[in-house]
Amino acid sequence: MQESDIRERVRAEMSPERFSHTEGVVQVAGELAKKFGEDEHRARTAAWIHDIAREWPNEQQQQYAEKIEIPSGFALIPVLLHGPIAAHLAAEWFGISDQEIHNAIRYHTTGRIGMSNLEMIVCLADAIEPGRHYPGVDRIRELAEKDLVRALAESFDSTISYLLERHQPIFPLTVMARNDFWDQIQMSQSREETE
Ligand code: DGI
Ligand code: FE
Ligand code: FE
Repeated sequence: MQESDIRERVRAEMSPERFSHTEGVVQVAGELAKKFGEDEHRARTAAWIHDIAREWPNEQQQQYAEKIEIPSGFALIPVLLHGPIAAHLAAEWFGISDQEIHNAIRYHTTGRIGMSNLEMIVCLADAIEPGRHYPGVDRIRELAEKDLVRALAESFDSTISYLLERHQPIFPLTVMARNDFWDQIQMSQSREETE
């Protein structure tokens, strides 16, 4: 299936605002893929699809989620369901069987331990596309110029702070992903020091 077919199907599932967010994510995901030596087409494909179910009514998301495999605990926080649903739709609607694309879509909201570069690229592009405005976003954009892990570590800290401030539930996987990024940063720093 052509990228333009996916784009038009995605457009039909969401508001113009969400669609322009998606276009931003596609653009940035493509750029990051190029910079960090990943496949641009796979990054853009995952980005097109990542929020395809984001505006479905809760009821529809819950119903769809009952029919597919959802990672443990996701169902406790309804806003997390749209990733796994979209990963499933990638196969069902677009015939995409690439597991890395599925995972980049499935975990774009929560992250997880041991994310691949493609997963990190989609997750980061979602956080820094040009339509995003929140405190610290410019610093994360700068970090994204040279260090995926560092940019994501800061991005997850920002998401977690945001949720804490609003007394929202924080999904354990989000915290574990955040810890994993900072762990990787510390390890590479101590490696540099012993060299
Ligand atoms: O779908 P988007 O709005 O483009 O962005 P997203 O999929 O990264 O995040 C969707 C929402 O989920 C956003 O408002 C932040 C929120 N979120 C992310 N991680 C968690 C979370 N909400 C809760 N309650 N817990 C989390 O761990
Ligand atoms: Fe999302
Ligand atoms: Fe998004």
